[in-house]
Amino acid sequence: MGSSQILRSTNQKSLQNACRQMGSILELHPDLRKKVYEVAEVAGYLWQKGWAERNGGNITINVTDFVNSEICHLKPITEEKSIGLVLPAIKGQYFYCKGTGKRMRDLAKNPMENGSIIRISDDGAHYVIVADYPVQPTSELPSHLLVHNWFIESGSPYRATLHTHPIDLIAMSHHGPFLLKDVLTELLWSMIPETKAFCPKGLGIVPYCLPSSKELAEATLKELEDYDVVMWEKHGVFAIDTDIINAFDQVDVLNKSAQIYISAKNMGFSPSGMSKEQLQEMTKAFNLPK
Ligand code: 2HA
Ligand code: ZN
Repeated sequence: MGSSQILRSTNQKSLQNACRQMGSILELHPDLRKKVYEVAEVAGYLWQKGWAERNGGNITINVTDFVNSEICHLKPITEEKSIGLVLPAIKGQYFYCKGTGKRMRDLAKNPMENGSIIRISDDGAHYVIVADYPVQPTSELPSHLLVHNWFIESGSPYRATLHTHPIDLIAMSHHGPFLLKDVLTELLWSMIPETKAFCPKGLGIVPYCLPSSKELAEATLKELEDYDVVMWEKHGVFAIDTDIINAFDQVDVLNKSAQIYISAKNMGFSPSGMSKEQLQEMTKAFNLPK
């Protein structure tokens, strides 16, 4: 290495250290920054929609594809903590997670003060925070990571998990008959053609379970084998997709249908819904799964 190269490399290193001290890891990693700011964008929508009261909801995205060797060499800024599960498929992988107790409306403005980047240890059972601040990840971390482990294990291209509290969908989950298999899916699809087009697997149902419980995580994982969006009865939804914008869009189209249904009911009638023939025509025209 010539002296100018050494100087350049030293300058680069001291620049990185300086940025880390005074600013964010995102400043030197534009691709990672773009992914984290997608989460901030969605967090803003969740707040504006009234789906994220106080610290409600959580988001985790797998950012391993945007991590370079420099990030791999970052020293942890916290002690190793147990995940509470062993998840071998995600060992050594990186995630951006909303912080526990943090508000979506704050995350929308300052994603790195209300969330952090974690690295999963080589045993698949622990994690450390690597940037920017020691913001402890969401209380739902085990359930989010269980789902991410399944994405990698099964070769899925999905990299985002979203939990939120959409008012109209939750209201509908308070009515027992709607919780029977695919009753809500059929009803919501029939409210407007776009819902089946953009949420082609429909809405799975998980009967009420204690928030953050192992039972809830396991029931969710099972339901996600057939659906991209799962209703947690009387609590909220859990959605998955390739990225956080697409996960949000699937919940958004379902909730739009729920709003149309409720608006019609408020006008005093039950909406007739698209006919079976109209839905079949749509399914064929857009090559959707049956
Ligand atoms: O983390 O919404 O269900 C806040 C929640 C937990
Ligand atoms: Zn919740």
